[in-house]
Amino acid sequence: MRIQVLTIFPELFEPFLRTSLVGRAVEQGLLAVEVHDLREYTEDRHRSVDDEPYGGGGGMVMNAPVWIRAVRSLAAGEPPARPWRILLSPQGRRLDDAAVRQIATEHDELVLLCGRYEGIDERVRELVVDEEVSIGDYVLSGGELPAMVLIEALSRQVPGVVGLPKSVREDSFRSGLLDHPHYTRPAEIEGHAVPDVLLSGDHAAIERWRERQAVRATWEKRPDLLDDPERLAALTEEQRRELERLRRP
Ligand code: 4FV
Repeated sequence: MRIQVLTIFPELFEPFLRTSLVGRAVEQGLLAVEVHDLREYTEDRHRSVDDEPYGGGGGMVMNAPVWIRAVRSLAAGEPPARPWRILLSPQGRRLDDAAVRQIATEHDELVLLCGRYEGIDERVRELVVDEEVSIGDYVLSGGELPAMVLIEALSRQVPGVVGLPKSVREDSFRSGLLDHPHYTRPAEIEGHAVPDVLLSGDHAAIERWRERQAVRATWEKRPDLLDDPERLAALTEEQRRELERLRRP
């Protein structure tokens, strides 16, 4: 997968792109990420990218011409022959596991637009944006962190990036449920012991325990996830029995 980023703060991405999983993926050539400074596409000597909002009101708005020039220089032509252009913004579709998998399977080239200030001139959306993605219903000061969230989530979908493919397969949400609890040494902390089954060596029993715990965690922390018939249909026999137990008054 190749991802190009447009931002006025390219330096924000440096540590992220050389650290941990994403850093290794870039190093191993499994993922290509190029960060471009939007100001490179300005034409005035002040390299300005924002201006007063028409209609007044506080804050500044990012100019359309510089964005249009920049995006068209990185992603010219028509889809699918050109990279897919994503604007990170609170107006976008909510990013979740299904959205990450859809973007990862349908596109191998992306251009991510990271806004700043109050927002970007609406004509940018109309002329050079294919879709908007939001990481959550809150307002940040810039699209850079949302872009990093998207890059990290997408990188885990690239074969070979996550060491144990099974861990991607068993990631939370992949099975549609929250993850089961995890434990490691020491076996006891302030009276809190590791569940015996995990010390039993009985892998079938451990697997059943983990299945039940995933349902229990979802029931307790995200019961909304269990309203989805698709998710319910994907439950194992063990999980269905556990859910009945939990639902029994
Ligand atoms: C955001 C979000 C977000 C809005 C104005 C950048 C900021 C500023 N992006 N998910 N939530 N963006 O808050 O994606 O320009």
